[in-house]
Amino acid sequence: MSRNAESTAFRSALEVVRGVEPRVADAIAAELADQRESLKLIASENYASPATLLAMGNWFSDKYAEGTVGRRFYAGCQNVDTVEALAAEHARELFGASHAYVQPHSGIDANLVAFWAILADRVESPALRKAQARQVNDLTEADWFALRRELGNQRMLGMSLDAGGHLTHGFRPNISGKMFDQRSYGTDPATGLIDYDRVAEAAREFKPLILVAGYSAYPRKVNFRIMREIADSVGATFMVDMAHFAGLVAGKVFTGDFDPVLHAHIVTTTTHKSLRGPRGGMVLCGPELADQVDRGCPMVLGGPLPHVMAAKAVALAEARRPDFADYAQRIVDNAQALADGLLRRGATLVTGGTDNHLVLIDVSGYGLTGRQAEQALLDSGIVTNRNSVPQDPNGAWYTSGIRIGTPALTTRGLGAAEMDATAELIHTVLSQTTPGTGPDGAPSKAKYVLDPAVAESVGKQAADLLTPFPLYPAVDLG
Ligand code: DSN
Repeated sequence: MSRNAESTAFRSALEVVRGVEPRVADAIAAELADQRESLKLIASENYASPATLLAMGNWFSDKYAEGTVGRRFYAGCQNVDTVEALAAEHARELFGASHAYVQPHSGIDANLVAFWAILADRVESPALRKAQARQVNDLTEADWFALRRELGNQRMLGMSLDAGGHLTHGFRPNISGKMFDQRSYGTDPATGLIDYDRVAEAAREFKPLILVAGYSAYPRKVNFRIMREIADSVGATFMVDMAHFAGLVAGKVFTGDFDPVLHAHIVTTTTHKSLRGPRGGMVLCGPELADQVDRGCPMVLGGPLPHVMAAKAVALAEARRPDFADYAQRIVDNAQALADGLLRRGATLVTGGTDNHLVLIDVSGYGLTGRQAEQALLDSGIVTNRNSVPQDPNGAWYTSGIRIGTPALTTRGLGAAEMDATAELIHTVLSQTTPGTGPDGAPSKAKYVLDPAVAESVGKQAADLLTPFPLYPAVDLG
């Protein structure tokens, strides 16, 4: 697509929206302006290509397509079949998977599909067999009770939330924590790294049905070969949630022992983080689980989103191009440059650095909570998110950490020199922010004091840093 065509497409779309509800058109335009001006360091965000974004804005959104390719519960799905099959084919080729299911609307949905598939595959339940033989109407009340008894309370072992695991890996505020009898493995308190011997010990004691690996705030590689050996030793199904680092797998930065698709029985992901696609999810697996995975809709998912599957097909095609590998490597190079810059200025990093796309700063070294640090950075034009650190004394709301990641800024083209400048800006803000007090004068975990002149100066420097790297450069909304 020529740059002119991109600009015309987005301008025309906004003009049409403005004709109906101008406030929505204004908000869309304002979002672009905000994203252009801020230093986006949220580790789970990115900027999808114009082709990916444009593939979502059309009449595919009008179509119902429950079922799978060639086997739908609605008529007239031939074009949805085309895009769903293309997205699945690109996913299989990109990741070397034998099966890909591209319908999940999000990472949580992809994990629910995987949990269901594993339960249905692994747990002996006559009531479930009946239900799957499509004899739901024949199920008695007693059958339903049996189904709940037989499938409920199975065991899951996943990484603990404060060590960097994800809510959907069995934590109480999420349905996974209610469905499963969950136990977690943490990280070594001295190094912050996964201790595989401890994971093996926990697996031996707990004998989980599912061993989950994957994270949203662990700044290191995971050895999936070892994790698979642990799963095999206790007869567990090995599931990897690669939502955060799918782009690094796609770009062949994570290979061999570090490629989850080579080692796991089932892999889930989102498509919008380092993979740089539309907001959505996906499941990859071998032939044993494929049939159960394909029952995701309507078992745990609402109707598929054909417009998003079209965009997934576009983004996955982009990720198969040779330049995506270069992008993936630059994400990690940038994260390491950022980590080095912070360390040199005296910051404390969980695990002492990174070998993926993210860095976790322990801001207690600056005398701040994560919440204070997050807000002070935001005042200064730097968008991050607060995050627990291992054994966090401030809990999951205030936290003691700031998680930063490089997929988005790498897409804009920033490199090592800009990462060092970014480290300087972050350090300036954090070292000049002090904890505030509540109305009663008591120390507050939320309030903070930062000289507005410092915030303004850093915000200006952040904007200047971005000027040579325009976001969606072809898009001029006038
Ligand atoms: N919300 C995502 C993240 O920020 O890591 C994970 O679900």
